[in-house]
Amino acid sequence: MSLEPTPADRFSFGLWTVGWRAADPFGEPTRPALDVVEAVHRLAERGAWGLTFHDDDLVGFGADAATRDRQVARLRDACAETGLTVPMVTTNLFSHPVFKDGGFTSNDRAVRRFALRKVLANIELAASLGARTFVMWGGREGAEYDSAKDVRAALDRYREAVDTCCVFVRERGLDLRFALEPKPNEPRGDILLPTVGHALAFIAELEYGDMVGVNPEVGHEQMAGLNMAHGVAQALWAGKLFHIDLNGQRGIKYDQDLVFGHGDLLNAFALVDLLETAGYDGPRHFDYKPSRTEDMGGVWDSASANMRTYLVLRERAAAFRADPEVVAARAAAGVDDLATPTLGSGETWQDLVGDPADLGEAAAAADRGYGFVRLHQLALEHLTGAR
Ligand SMILES: [Mn+2]
Repeated sequence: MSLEPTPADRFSFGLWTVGWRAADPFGEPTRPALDVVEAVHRLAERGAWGLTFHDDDLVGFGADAATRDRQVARLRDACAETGLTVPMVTTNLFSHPVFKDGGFTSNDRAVRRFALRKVLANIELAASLGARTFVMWGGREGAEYDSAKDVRAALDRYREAVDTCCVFVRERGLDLRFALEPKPNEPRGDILLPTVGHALAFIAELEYGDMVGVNPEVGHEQMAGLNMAHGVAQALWAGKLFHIDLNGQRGIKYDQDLVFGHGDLLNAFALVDLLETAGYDGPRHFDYKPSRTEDMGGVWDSASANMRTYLVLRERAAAFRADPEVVAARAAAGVDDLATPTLGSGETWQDLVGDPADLGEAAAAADRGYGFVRLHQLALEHLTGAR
């Protein structure tokens, strides 16, 4: 397996990632602005497949129609020259001061109506560029104070907004699906739809839930102390993994947006193994921030690092699966036995009722060692190249 990225790997990057100027709450930008045309060329020559953006990344908030058209045309031309695609577009409903209390769920109805107007215009742009996925990250949808937000009403308004967007896509005949991106906090003290599980439960309440899935982000789940691979597995199980944001995070702290694998490497290994064996064929999208310490050379090195890490983990995960010792250890651990239904064919609960003091065939399980630690050590040794 090659460790050189190619478009067939479907690696994509947000324009806001490599274009981040590294201003943080304590410091000024440390890097110059990055033009979209240069971003397209630099990413394409490194083997990336797609560029994604928020509306305001590309054209700036409040730009007039002529400026918008010019910027979109420059992006189209750069994509045509390089073969880069625009697989996903998303909307900035968090930077402008009007969004201080949210977009879709602001207590101010005029803001909610403006937010929808901004999103509907951006959906049309996304579809016109060939994007198939429209991500919704509601970073300002939330609160700092429990007394300030009626959460049930906010969820009503959130549902109203997403349903309205779905109707718009249907009535315009666009080929676009929505992916909700959970995050527990930052910038709001508590954000609505904080985890993959909350988002999946919300989608079940939508009118056109078949058009809506999730966009889990490694760091966002890990900020909540959750297991990203487990969250993604449940999204896959529900048929809802429409998109994924890969990056790195070290534990429960501020959103670090490190390079993929530069946080919990073992969980990144499990995640790549899952994506590659579960039939996920969507974008491998990197939503990271090149650290503030890096110059532009470091920015492009970090972009390549994301892709190379994914490819290394893909190669290591395949080697792990193919190792006869791993096959034996998985069998001893019963990993594949879990796929066998608990009830036999034709059986019902009537075949199970009986004396609860009678362990039956389960008696031996009390003395069984599963060998999970040995299996995990084999994973670690493949991951580190020791095997
Ligand atoms: Mn993200």
